[in-house]
Amino acid sequence: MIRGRSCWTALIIFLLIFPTAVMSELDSGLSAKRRRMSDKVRKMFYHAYDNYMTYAFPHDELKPMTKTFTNSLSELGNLKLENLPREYNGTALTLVESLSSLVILGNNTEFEKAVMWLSENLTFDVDARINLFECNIRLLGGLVSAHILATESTNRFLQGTYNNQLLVLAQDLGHRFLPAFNTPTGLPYAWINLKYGVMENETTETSTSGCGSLILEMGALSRLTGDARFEHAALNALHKLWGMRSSLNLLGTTLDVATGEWIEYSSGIGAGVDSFYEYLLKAHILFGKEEFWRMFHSAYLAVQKYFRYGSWYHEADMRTGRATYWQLTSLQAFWPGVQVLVGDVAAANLTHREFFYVWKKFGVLPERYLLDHQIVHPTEKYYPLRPELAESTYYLYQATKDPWYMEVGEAIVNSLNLHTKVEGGFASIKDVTTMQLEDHQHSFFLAETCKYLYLLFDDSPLVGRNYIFTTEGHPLPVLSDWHERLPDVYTPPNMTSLKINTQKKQASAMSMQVCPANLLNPGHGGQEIESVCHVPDLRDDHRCLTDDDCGIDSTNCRRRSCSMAGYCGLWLFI
Ligand code: DMJ
Repeated sequence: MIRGRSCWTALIIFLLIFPTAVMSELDSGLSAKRRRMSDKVRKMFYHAYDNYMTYAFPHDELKPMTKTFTNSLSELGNLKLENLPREYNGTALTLVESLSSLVILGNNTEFEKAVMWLSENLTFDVDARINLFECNIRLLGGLVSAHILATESTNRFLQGTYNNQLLVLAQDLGHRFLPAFNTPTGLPYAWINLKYGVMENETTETSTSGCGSLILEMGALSRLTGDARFEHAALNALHKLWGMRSSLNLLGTTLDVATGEWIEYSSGIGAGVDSFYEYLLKAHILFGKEEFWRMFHSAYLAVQKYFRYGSWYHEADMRTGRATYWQLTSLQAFWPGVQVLVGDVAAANLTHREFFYVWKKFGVLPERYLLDHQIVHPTEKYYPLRPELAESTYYLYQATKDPWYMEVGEAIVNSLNLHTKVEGGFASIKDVTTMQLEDHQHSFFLAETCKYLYLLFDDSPLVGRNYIFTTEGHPLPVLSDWHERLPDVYTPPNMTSLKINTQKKQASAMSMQVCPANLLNPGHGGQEIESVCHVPDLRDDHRCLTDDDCGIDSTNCRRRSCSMAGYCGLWLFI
């Protein structure tokens, strides 16, 4: 009898404890995985970085197979890359691109060393023909972002060694950009010479992303320096470009900056256009202007209407909306990240899954895949260590906290180590069907690929921060001072307060857009968000049946709506 009772008691105790025990085991398993994976990514970053510093610095990028360098950003005068004079030292591009990653990895010593070296040695007074878009997102963005990081109160630079040297460099670079905008349309040339401005007989052809994704970096530069010319030039170009849209609200891919005529009418969300869409939304987040939201809104609706086919995106003719090319491109994989920012997590998840399926099929993403023939494009079989799938995976994990995305991240990390790691760094893949390598470690591998993979497994560097990432993965702070749209009384503070139990904690307003589930999840003990305008969604998991279930976004005070898939967000009605 006694034995029987104790059996029952044991069973009841077991049943009560079991789910908690299983849950806590799962939790500790996940934490262990997170630690293991973030360590692995940290090692990847330093393998790439140390080899760059040893064999390529201060040139632009590393050739990891031959352990030498390439000055890939510049073409000196009219010379071809391979004929560059030996004495040209490049722009230390990979170092500039690594700055914000070093801060995220907590390596302040190396960050400080890098900043001091750049302050003393970097010059843009060189006879080099550079691509405006690449130079803007990589160099200008890298410098502006690192300047902000260097001046943040948590950084010991404040104690005296840093006197805005990176901002001075950025301003100098910005000035060298300005002649590019001196065209009959205000649309900038794609190429300029850093020393002499626009070269004779320079091509007038550029791309939509080339002249439509300058506003974050040039706008931030203007806000930081008080010189409005940078933002004005970028904004003027964006207005002109937007004015060239068709009646369907579609844009082409290439255009002529002298005539303002389209050259290529077919476009999609990938190469030549991608960051244009990204910057409309991010410019709204960073500067709070209504007009960016309106442009993004119309552009986004047009993309969903004319390019989307199920979870895939094809290209279409901007004049008719008729499908042109049924191709998946590696660059398109950034799109789910943008969808997370507007709140349609379910749609983002669907598209992301398709990209991951293709990744698994090849081990990495081919640059171009012909959807109608189910084959890799014959001349675009490469994978140059691009970050876009890792980037979307990071956003989706932030929004959902679904551990499945960590598995995706782990698969990406393992593939990169298996297929692209060589003794001298990480090499690109020339042909995904044979995994033949190419001798090039692009700087975005350090600025983006490693950064997003690291943040996927360890987002602690972002807690209490209020950043958005540029298209090159450089963080910029969302500041109320930079927000123009809302009257002062509605402008939320830079940092939103979170009440966790009785303690007040600062939280990132941006991460509330990126990861609402993270901050509102009930597991943290029923915290309340305090901001001037914020109204939480009715349900903690942000699911909804109608708009009434959704609250008001804390960052921009917009009313959130219920997407077709039943998620609250800054969602647009189609
Ligand atoms: C990066 O330089 C930027 O993300 C850009 O917008 C396009 N993609 C490359 C890396 O793939």
